[in-house]
This record gives sequence, C-alpha cells and structure tokens, in this order.
Amino acid sequence: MTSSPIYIATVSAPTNIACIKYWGKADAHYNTPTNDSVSVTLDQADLKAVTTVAASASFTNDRLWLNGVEEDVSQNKRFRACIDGVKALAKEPERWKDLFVHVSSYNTFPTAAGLASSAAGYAALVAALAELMDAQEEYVGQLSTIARQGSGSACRSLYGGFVAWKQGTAAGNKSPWDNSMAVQIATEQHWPEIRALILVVSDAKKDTSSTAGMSTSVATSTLLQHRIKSVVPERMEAIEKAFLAKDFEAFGQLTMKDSNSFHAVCMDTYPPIFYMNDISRMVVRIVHAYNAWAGDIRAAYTFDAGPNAVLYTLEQYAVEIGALMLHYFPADSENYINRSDYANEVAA
Ligand code: 2P0
Repeated sequence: MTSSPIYIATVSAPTNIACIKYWGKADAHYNTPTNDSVSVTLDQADLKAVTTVAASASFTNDRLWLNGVEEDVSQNKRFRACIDGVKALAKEPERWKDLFVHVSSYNTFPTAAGLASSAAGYAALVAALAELMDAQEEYVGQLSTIARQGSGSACRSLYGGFVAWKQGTAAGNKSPWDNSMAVQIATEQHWPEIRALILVVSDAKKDTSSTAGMSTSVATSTLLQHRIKSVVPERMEAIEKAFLAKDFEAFGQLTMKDSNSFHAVCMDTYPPIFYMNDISRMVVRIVHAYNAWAGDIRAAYTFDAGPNAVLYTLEQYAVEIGALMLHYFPADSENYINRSDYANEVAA
C-alpha cells in the first residue's frame, strides 16, 4: 500500500494594534470596513500566532486545532474563504485544489481578550497557506484581501511597521472590494525606537465579539456616522504624517483621541458596549498625569475591544513607564478595583 505524502508549512504572524480604529462593516459579506484604519505591527518576540498547515490526499476534510483544541469549521465561512482564496492563487492550482488541509495554530497571548488574536491568527493562516502552495499575488496586497475575509484587522498583520487598511470600494478594481487591502506606510526599520507596552488587565474572553458589536454600532450609533465622515479621514492623514516624521507627540495624541472616539461610539451604541473597565480608566488617568508631569507626550494608551491597555512610547521612556505601571499595579495585588485612590493620587 502506498501512502499519500503530507505537505507542511509553518509560519508565524504577529498581532497589530490599531492607532486609528476599524469599527463598523460596510459590507458584511466581503468583510469590508466603514472607514480606513492604521496600526503598528508588533515584532514577533511575544504576541504572535504560530500556524502549521498540512495538505494531503489522505485527508478527508478540512480541520482546525486552536491552541490544541479542535474547532468545528464545517460551517466557518471565514476559514473557508481563506483556504479557497489562497488555493485560487497557488502557482499550480491543479495540484492543491482537491486536497484538504489540516491547520494547527496557537497564540502566545490571551485569545479573544481584545489583543487582536484573530488578526495574528488569520494572517498566519493565510501566510502559511501561501507558503505551502507557493501563492502568486496578481497585484501587491492581494493576499491581504484574503486575510481580511478571515478577520478584518488580519490584513494589517501581513506587513510589518506602520500599516493602513484602505477601505476600498464596492466596485473594486476588477471585482467587488478587491482594493480593500493593507498598504504598508512605513517599514519596521523606519522608527525602531517605538515601543508597545501591553498591560493585561484581564485575560477573560470578551462578552461582546467585535463582529456583533460593530453590527449593533452601525445599526444604532449616530456618533459612528460622524466618526466615519468627519473624524477618521483627517486623522488618517495626520497620523501617517506624524509617523513618517517620527513625531511622537502628534502620533500619541492622535492615537489616544482615536481610542477615546472608538470607545465613545461603543457607549453611543444601543444597548451600550463596555470594553474598558475601571482599571482601564485608571490607566488613562495615570498616562495623562504622567504626560502632564513630563510636560510632553511620552506615553499614549490605546484600547481595543477589551479592557487591556497598550501603551505606545519610545525606547528611552519604556522602563520608566513600566516601573510607573508596576508601582500602581504591583504584580502581587489581587483587587485593583478597590484601589482607584491610586488614580486620584496620581492625578492630584
Ligand atoms: C482594530 N478592532 O482596528 C479594531 C479596534 C477592535 C477595535 O479590528 O469582524 O476582529 O473579524 O473583521 O478584525 C477587531 O475586529 O473583526 C478590530 P472582524 P476584527 O484593530
């Protein structure tokens, strides 16, 4: 008896943390956004997804294991879109088209706690399939349009540095939304001094998924419409300029304002969505107090769809800010919720 060969590729992809946030879908079927967004891709040291894909004629269906536990993907359209999308770009499509794939992926950080685990996960899935099947892009950014169908923010994790996700257009260039893709604004070498400090406030799974939250926001929030039309376009332009000029003050201010704008939209959603908690708000107050003390913007917070904080800063302040956070949130303390006096103290 001859056994079928198993073809394997392993790729890791980092997470990204948005400075100007994606919140709202223009077209749920194509998974396209109501506005442009832009993020910093973290380096691969800590927060990443590591994904192995295997394909073989001996497999009888597509399967996925996440952190060692098998997920039922038989009805998962996002997973399907990524596999079919990459297969269509394979250098030798005939070789892969009838093979099933087995995917094993693990995250080095809390899953679904607002640390963009789906971004790293779907970026790694698409990159691993592309590696396995030697996918050939017909235009630069095409693979990111496939990752986008897995999870919107995943498209930005296919590039390092500072990466925008351009909304694109319903008509697209050749097919609907084929221009809703990631564009690298600056490489990871451009601003090597920039640092991201991750404050894990909670590693619990969030109770409102991004997809569900966005859908309710689009349906109910008038503030979201204002944000899309009048806030984001100017901010995108300004933050790209700030990043390219390595102007941390402007970059930091825009990042904090946009995080606040996104969470204001969550509050304006009906019923409201609360991703930040009391600890998150203490972090906001501490950062503002610290910047006021420094007379400069040295740290900028941003919060995604969860309570965890990401603080952007520069290398020269990273240790100081880490120490400041450990002072207010010592590692052995159990209940910070009762310690809001700390934030009052620092703000005084
Ligand atoms: C972002 N977030 O730009 C924003 C900021 C959360 C807040 O992208 O439905 O997991 O899979 O396209 O990409 C989270 O949304 O949503 C997200 P789907 P995704 O990073």
